[in-house]
Amino acid sequence: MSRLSLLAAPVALALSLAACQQGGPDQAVATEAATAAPDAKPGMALSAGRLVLPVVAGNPAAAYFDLTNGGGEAVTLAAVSIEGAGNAEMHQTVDGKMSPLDGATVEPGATLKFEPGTNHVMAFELDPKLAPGGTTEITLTFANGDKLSAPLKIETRGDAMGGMDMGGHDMGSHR
Ligand SMILES: [Cu+2]
Repeated sequence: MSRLSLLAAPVALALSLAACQQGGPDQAVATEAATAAPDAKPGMALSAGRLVLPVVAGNPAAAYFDLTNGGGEAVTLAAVSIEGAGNAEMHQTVDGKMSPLDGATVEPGATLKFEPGTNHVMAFELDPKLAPGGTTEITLTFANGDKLSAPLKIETRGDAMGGMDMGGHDMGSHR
């Protein structure tokens, strides 16, 4: 309320802007995020990204990667999207059963692994252009709205799994 009244007085405009930046760190950060490139989350690195295509067309693909937090604060991964997939969901496999993973927190210095048998991303509604040997892009969205994009190598299941099972995946339970 007090800021609104300050802004309404033209002579106080410069002062109120300075006060706004000092007194409102959240607002300053939001402004910065809106103007900076959205694909650069400081300190976070995604490596070993790959998208494993299903053997049977129409089934979901699975994406795996290592997410390393090189920053000084814990970071929560909130959502994922994959270029060429109509929908992507984070899943976890516990005791051979898969369930949605709503969020995953990565402590400073830690690496969160999405790999067969544990955490993974299921990708649905696949574009036929996603072909083995190519690449696509995954975009992670963090709880504070920051994003991180990185390439995924596209593989077929045989390349990545070497005959291992899919970590308890029951494809019938997927849309
Ligand atoms: Cu899954």
